[in-house]
Amino acid sequence: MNYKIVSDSSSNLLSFEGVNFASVPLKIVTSEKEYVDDANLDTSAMLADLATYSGKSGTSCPNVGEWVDSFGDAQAVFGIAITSNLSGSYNALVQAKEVYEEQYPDRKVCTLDSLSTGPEMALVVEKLKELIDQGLSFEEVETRIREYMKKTHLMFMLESVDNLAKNGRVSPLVAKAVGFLNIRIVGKASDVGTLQQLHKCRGEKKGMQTLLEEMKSHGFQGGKVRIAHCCNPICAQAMESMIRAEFPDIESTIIPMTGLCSFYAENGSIMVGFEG
Ligand code: X90
Repeated sequence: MNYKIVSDSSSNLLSFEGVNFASVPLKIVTSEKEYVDDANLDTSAMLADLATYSGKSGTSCPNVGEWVDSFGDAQAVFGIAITSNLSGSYNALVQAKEVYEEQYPDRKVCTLDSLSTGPEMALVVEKLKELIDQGLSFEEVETRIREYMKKTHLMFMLESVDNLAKNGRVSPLVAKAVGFLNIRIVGKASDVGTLQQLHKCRGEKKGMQTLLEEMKSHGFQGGKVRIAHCCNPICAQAMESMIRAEFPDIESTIIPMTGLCSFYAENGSIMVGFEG
């Protein structure tokens, strides 16, 4: 069977080695310009543009046709999207499955609502590749990946929630909590795929320590860790070292955020995907 994995660009994975993979871009939109979150996007340049732009900015998710196109001619597709609670991406993916399976009755698509984003999605994509490589049937891969997704988590540390608030993706209560000098929000993707604030911390170091404490209370005992950052590799490395100091056997990578996550998580932020 010819397998393909497709993810929307909120996973920050522009490509993925060793498996047939496609990233389906979301877009960042202002009244002047549209930034497509693909390999051609210069994320730092986009952020610099936006920092001097005072008009409205927002985002748009892939449409049904874009998802269908990403399937190519694969017989078996695993599609994963950013949480359906914050974006229409998953809904479009589900409709794309219907279109594709109706057009090609011998092909099938498994649709996964990540209820999360970023590095947690990256973990799922990696696990999908592993399961496919094991030669499992489509149905078996689907069962196993849904099991796996129950034990992965996403935590984050943000300096600003301006863009999330302006686009109605975070409650006004959370929005009010930040904006003060040096305050970081530490939170998680909730069980229903919303942004849940857990702590307000003073300073980056305190934020990282709190994030690690939260990882542990969510069952982290070592294993795989994926750290995404927005223009803050130093913080990502410091976070990694802090985790490794307590769990020397972690298998960890650092991933720069691409357009969509950078727009919402904003400068300085990190997101950590891990196995619980
Ligand atoms: O459809 C669209 O236009 C995309 C909307 C996406 C809105 C949310 C993006 C969140 C990006 C921010 C920190 C982590 C939040 C985790 C919540 C599950 C990253």
